[in-house]
Amino acid sequence: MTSRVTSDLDPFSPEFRADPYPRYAELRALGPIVWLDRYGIWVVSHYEQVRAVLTDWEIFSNAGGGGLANYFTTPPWRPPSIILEADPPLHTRTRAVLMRVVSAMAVRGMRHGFQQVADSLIDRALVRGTLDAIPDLVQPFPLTVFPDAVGLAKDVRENLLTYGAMVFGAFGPSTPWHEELMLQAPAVGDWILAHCARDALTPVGLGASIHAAADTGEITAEEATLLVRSLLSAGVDTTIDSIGLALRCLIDHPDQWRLLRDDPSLARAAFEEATRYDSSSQSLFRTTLRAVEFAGSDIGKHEKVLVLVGSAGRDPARWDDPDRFDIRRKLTGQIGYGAGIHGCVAQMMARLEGEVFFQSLATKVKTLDSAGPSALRLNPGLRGLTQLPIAMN
Ligand code: OW7
Repeated sequence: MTSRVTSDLDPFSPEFRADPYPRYAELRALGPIVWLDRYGIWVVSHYEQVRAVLTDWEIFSNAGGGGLANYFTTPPWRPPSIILEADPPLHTRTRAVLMRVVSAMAVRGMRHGFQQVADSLIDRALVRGTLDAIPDLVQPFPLTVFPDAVGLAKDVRENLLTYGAMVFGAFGPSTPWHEELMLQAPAVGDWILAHCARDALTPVGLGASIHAAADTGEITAEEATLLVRSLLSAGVDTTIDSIGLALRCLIDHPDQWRLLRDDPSLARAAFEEATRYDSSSQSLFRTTLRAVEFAGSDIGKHEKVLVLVGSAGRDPARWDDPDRFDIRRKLTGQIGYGAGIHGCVAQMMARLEGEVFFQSLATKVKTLDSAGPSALRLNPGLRGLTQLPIAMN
């Protein structure tokens, strides 16, 4: 006997997203899989089922789109991603290229450049003492080091944030905010593709390495351009938001900040814990390729499943005292980067950015305090802050 538990909770409402963790606990209490009446989709919120869905790519497909929109029934707003929104065998081929390009060895060579940018941003922030950390400290870091690593031209990088807002906004339900933003989609979409072409990129960089894979026939020239676009879509807002949220975690937990300040070698662990505790990626989507019985419910073919990785990171069945932010936690089984064949391909770059940023902060800063209320950006596809006033010296 299968059953269907339903809920009228709306994980994309501003109220839910403002404080999602108590709502996630409500969802988990309802059962391992729940039908959300409002959207006509399924949702999983326990660590076990989140991991099970993310690792079963033969049933839970990505070709139906990275968000709430179902590409099996609704045309995509942009040429779909050939890695995030693709299944094997296409995904296997494109993933292999990106995996190689952002390999451990490639990432190791980035540390020094990342360090210089982080040090100089933190030095400048220390001169000011009081500032809004999101626009003036956090945002410029990934917005500099990531497109630099890709080899993007230096001009108009602000466009990346407009593009990112479109990409992640399109993962959620349509809202007046997103519809207005999408008026710029044709122009910004053309801008990004033009800047991802081979001759628009620096001769050395992640972008150039992707295009080099077209010379051997592993991918086509058009596919190379789309894979560069994937890096620029997925690599900027995500790390801005995760570093911003991690900084807020440290401000909200002064004991943990003091631990880090007294031992800057904890920086990588602190960022890792923040990625569990308050990940910028809270939700992912899959679409079933066929009907399946899952965790006691019958899921139909081509149905959307919302996968709440943010909830999995707080599931007491998996974590000790999950609502405690503890940078000394021996953390294994991270879920904040997803899991399975679509797990974040450049997660080592994200970790390096976080480590370098927080190590520099811990080394240079003595006191770190809130100087006013933080504010969340209400983009449904990605959790992040728009403001975080801080005082430091
Ligand atoms: C892409 C969920 C993170 C992403 C996010 C946005 C865009 C893309 C991938 O992965 O275009 O491949």
